[in-house]
Parts: sequence; C-alpha cells; structure tokens
Amino acid sequence: MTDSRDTIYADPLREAGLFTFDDNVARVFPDMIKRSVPGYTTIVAMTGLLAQRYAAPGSNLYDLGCSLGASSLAMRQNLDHRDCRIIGVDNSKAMLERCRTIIETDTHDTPVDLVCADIENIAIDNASVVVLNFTLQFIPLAQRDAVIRHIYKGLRPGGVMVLSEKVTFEDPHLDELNIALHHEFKRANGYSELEIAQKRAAIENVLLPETLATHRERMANAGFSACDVWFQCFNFASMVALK
Ligand code: GEK
Repeated sequence: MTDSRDTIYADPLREAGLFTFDDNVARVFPDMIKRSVPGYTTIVAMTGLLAQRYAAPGSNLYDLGCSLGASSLAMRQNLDHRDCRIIGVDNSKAMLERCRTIIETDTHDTPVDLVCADIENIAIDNASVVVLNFTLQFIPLAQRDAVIRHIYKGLRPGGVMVLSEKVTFEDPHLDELNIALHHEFKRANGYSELEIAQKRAAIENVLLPETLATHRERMANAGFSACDVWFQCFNFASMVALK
C-alpha cells in the first residue's frame, strides 16, 4: 500500500492555525513522518529489536503516543514471548481509529490494546518496555518530570525506556546548523519552502524540544541507572534508559 502524500501545508494558509493530530494529519501521517523526521524508519525498526531484547515473559510493553501503531507493530513482529501484551496509547481519536485498522491487518499473536487517553493519566504496570517515539516533545514542559517518573515506577527492574525526540543544542551555532540540515532533509524529500515555513509556524508552540542534557538529567533524577543516546541524525535523537 502506498502512503497518501502529505500536502497539508502546500498552499498558502489564510490563518496559521496550531498543528493538531486530526483526521487530515492521520490520513497522511506515514508519509509526513518519514519525509519530516530523519532516521524515523531506523528508529522504529530498532525499537522492535530493543523490545525483543528487553521484553520479559508475562509483562506489558507500552507504546506511548502510538499514532498509527508503527512502533507497536515493530515490537509485535519481533517478540519471542507470546504471553506479553502491547498497550498503545494516544489521545488522538483520529489516529487511534486508523491504528486499529492497521493492527487488525497484522497477523502476529501478541495482543495489542489501544487506549485513547492522555499519557499523563494512564496506569503503567508490570512494564518491561516503554516506548515514547516522538511523544514527550508534545507534553507541556512542566508535566515531563512527572511523566518520566511515572514510567520509571511502572517499569520492572531490568526494564527499558526508549525515548526519541527532536532536540535543541546549547551552542547556538550547532543549533542553527542542525535546524538548517533538518530543513535540507525536508527539501530533499520534496517539501517546498512554503510547506517548511508554514509547518514550522504551526508547530512552533506545540512541539517543544529540549537539549539532550535536559533529557539525561530528567531520566537520572527519575531513578534510571543508565541512559544514553543510541541514535542521532541532526536534531533528532533516540535514547535508551535502563532501570
Ligand atoms: C510513531 N510514536 O509512529 N497523550 C497521548 N498521546 C499524545 C499526547 C498526549 N498527551 N500528546 C501527543 N500525543 C509514533 C509517532 S507522533 C510524532 C508519534 C510526531 C500523540 C499525538 O496524537 C501523536 O499521535 C503522537 O503523540 C506524536 O512511532 O507527529 O512528530
């Protein structure tokens, strides 16, 4: 199946509304995220391998901000233990409806529960793997410590959290360089100057990136015994944190 092409910001918008995960976005999401996030396909595929390594028999695997279920499916397709359960959470009804249809077409055995909720208000129990692939960046800054502490509490000893984020750089020159390289990446993937500029304006106050140092400090403060970056391309990085 070919993905529907993302043309949401192709024409001049009369009003620059805020970016939301509505049905228009859900419809083009696989194309949008692949053409916008350097390393996305690798990060999702490697999430499957990390899950295979860390999934404990009889445990839960969480995909927080699951969108159309790409990370849930990568985990499901790599698990050795059939008695695990995958729990995908997203607060966008439009995303979850499409996610349900996609999961139904996959034939692997591990049960997948899809929950329409805010990740700030969910129970996390008996978890061996918790994945946040490009989700924490949409949570208000003041809530992020509590979300990561809550995940730490719900993880079993020996469990892993995978945290992928757009990041900023303390050094202004490096920050500028990585933003410019990200825009080059989008241009190379067929986005016009107008699309890049309009998307940037719409998402500016919705997606709030932080530095890697801030993420490391938050994970250490929550109690994680070790954490580091395992993948980075420009201003997009993925970290693992071990309990
Ligand atoms: C993937 N992980 O394909 N509670 C629940 N969901 C939320 C919240 C919240 N408070 N805020 C945002 N979301 C996916 C990609 S996309 C990343 C994740 C992006 C959801 C939101 O509805 C969207 O589906 C997802 O987080 C972020 O691997 O679009 O850059």
